[in-house]
Amino acid sequence: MLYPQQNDTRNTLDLSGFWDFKLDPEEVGEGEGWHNGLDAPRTIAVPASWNEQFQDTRDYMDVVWYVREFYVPQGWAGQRISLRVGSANYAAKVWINGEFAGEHYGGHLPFALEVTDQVVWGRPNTVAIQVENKLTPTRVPPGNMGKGGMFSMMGSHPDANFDFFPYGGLHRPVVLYAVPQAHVEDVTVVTEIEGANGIVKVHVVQAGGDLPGIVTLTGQGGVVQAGLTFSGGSAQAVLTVSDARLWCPEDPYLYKLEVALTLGTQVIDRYTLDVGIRTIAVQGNRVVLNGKPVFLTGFGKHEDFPVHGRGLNMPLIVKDNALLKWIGANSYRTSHYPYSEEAMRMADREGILIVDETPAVGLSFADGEENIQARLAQCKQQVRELVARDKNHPSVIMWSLANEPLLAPLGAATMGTGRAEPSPAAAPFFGELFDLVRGLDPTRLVTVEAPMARGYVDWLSKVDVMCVHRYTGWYRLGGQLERALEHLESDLDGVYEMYGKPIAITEFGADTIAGMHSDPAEMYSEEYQVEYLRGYLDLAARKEYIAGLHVWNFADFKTGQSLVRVGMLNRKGVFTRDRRPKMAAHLLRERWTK
Ligand code: BDP
Repeated sequence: MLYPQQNDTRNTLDLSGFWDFKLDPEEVGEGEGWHNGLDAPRTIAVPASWNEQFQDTRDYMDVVWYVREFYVPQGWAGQRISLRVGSANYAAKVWINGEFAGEHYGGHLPFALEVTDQVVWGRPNTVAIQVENKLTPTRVPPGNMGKGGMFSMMGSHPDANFDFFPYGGLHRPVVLYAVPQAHVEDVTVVTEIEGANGIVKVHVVQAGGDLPGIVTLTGQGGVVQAGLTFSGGSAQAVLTVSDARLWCPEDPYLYKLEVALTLGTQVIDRYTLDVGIRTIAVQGNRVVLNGKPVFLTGFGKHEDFPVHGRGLNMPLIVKDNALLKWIGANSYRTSHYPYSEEAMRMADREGILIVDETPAVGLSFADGEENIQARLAQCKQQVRELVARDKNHPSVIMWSLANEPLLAPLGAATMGTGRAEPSPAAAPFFGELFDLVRGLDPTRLVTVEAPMARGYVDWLSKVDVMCVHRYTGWYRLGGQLERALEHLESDLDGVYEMYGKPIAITEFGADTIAGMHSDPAEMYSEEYQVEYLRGYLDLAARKEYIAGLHVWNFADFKTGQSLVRVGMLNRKGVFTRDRRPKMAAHLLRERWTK
């Protein structure tokens, strides 16, 4: 799943902008032919969520239609044309000129449909995309889970089984793109280090032809080239870069890789890629980048901003990366779903280490085999699509297969209030996902974020890093920081004893209302957030098995309405939703930039 590219052999046409838009609550659109055009539409911006663009669509979770026209440029004649949707949340169906072109299930990951035979030339084409964002128990992530639902217990509205707002819409650009008949269909790059040399292994898939090719790597140390001989559509090359400049947070150096398919001296297709030469591993209690220990500092984040909702927001990506640098963070997790490809490319350029998470948040194992299997099928599809999309990013160091799966019967498992036996259904479920991801990508680390079960869970020993979430001092022992920290210490020691793996505390935080102060510190005040975070940082500094700290959350973010989310916000941000620092941001900066 290559990112569409514009160069001398390929073209892209970004269909971002104003589209016609219409709600279809009765689901009559397909029968009434709305794919040919909308009667009395309103105007909506793409990419963006629909929820905050109008007053009457905030909680709308059903079917909508997006329609617009486009011309195919004359210069694209003879090429293969596809329509690529960066992210349609949740399910999408696409029509070109009234003809059904294809569909996709699952938000957050791109899909492309070849439409060469459906487009017309010399007059406008119509593209119609039906998007639907229902919250159902068999979706990943799930919603409307009844009594088993974690947030339904708190009466959260909309009834999602997670706290971030379930935004809907065309969240990332819709792009029309053209490639030559014979073209580079896929490229996979794996890097290794041998002494001072970087080894770059390139695997190329060609479609629509059988041309020879050439792969060129340019950067510090000069130009390295190798020929590509295809057999059965695929070819490999191994490039050795002497005295390689390795990619790392302090020096995120990117080599330029070009794959070209040639006919004599003519280049028929070319695709270029940024390549960071780096390795990632776990050694003992440490995460090791290029053979050197790296301590993860950073956050769990969200794609979230007023009005845009979950829509691609390029200035915000730039701003957030600047703030990550300012505060001294070297990493973040794409909680709780894959972020935009643009965000991943920015991380490559800025040297930010990414824990790349699938959309599997709020999984339950208590609602019967049929539902569990339906979700497993989607989790597998999401793992495949995520690895296919992000496998070449040097920034991506770890795959996160899920966030807080509810492994045990709810009451006992939530909020760490008791011990519970993990559900037997979870072991084969995650067994399959681990096998799948390790088969697709043996080079990166893998984790499952903080399963909600106390006690030893055998399949969890398959993770490379124990990513634990702790709200001791907030949801538990709130307001009693001293006791909370004592408790936390013995709790973490116990986890380390059980698993013997490096531990990263990948969620810990306290809701904080910016501008609210108290002395002595009390919950919700800026002082309390500072003391809470300081307590965790100090504890981590004393424990050599702790390999990283991700504060929950980088910024305040939109949630559903519930008793625990004042003003529809989770306020555990170290920055406000509009990116103003709270006092805690200065504490982290002081600690992390030293
Ligand atoms: C954790 C979830 C995260 C929530 C957080 C919280 O992983 O999505 O936002 O709790 O309650 O359990 O703030």
